[in-house]
Amino acid sequence: PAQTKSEYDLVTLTSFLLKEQAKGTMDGELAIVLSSIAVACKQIASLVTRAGISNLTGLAGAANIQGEDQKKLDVVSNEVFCNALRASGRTGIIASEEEDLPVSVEETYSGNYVVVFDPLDGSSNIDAGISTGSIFGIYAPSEECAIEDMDDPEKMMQNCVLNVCQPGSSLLASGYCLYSSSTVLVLTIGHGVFGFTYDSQIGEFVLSHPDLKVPEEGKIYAFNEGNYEGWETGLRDYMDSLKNASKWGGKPYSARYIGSLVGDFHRTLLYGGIYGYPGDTRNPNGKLRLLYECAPMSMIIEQAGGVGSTGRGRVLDVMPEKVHQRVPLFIGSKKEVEYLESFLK
Ligand code: AHM
Ligand code: MG
Repeated sequence: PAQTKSEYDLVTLTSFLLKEQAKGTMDGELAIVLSSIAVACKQIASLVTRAGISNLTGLAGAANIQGEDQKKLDVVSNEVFCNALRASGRTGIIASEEEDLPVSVEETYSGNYVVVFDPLDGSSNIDAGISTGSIFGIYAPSEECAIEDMDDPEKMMQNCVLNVCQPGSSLLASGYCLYSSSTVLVLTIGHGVFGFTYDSQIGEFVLSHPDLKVPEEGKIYAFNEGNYEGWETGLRDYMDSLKNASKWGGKPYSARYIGSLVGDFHRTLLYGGIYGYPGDTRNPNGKLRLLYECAPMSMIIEQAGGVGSTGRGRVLDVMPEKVHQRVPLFIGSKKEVEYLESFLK
């Protein structure tokens, strides 16, 4: 008889990583980095949940009793991420949205992975209790990490920038953690997309979304339409067409926009549709950063059967020239992104 799955028969993130390692889809070193990231995400989830309370206790202003600056949650989250990666001992270089330049990690003893991340994306939502998230990508080092060149800071910095500036197509793994009504870690190591929901009762991420696929189409769009006037004509025509009910059998597309990439992306992955952050007259490349926002999300969407585009090409093919480089992003269901691209030709 077919076995029914018992609620006690859980696949945790740890057992998932061990299984993937045994299958040979990933080495043990990468599994260690991913476990460390998961620990950072648990910590940040807890910080985000208690943000309001911590703010209340810190109401004295900009400095606490020891005279230290009162840290904003995104700075604290950056520290949490950096510390977790250092502690993994497998990371050679880290690049964060919160740091001007990539830094090399002294304590590494193997692996030398290059990790790019946005520790707390959408943090402007925090005070209103709305979803936020962490985004990360992992590369193999493209050059030898010049740990031995520590004496020459200039050389070391160049080496770090070189290592970090790799196209998204070279990513070994990508993921994000959504901090919302539940905490969900979504991960790809290049063999499909897997979602793990945090179970606070056992303190573990539990596999809840095996082999996620984005619907091929979906009539939801997520753009900041406040920027409409600054968009190119093709894009404005596209937006108008989504609202043209008669074109879509009487019901136009639905608008949804949280203003939190991880939340907007997660919904798009599960329900289908399109998320877009285009360039406009003020910001020709939009707002989102290639390395730690657009590339990791594009790897995930491709692994889920969708498309990540700059409107004129594949995001994963863009070769970064700068660490904090921005690119326009259109991401989601295959048919929806292709329909958008047809307006920008
Ligand atoms: P951040 O990295 O400073 O948090 O900014 C990124 C966020 C994304 O999460 C979100 O999609 C976008 O900014 C929203 O921008 P806007 O407020 O311009 O719509
Ligand atoms: Mg961000």
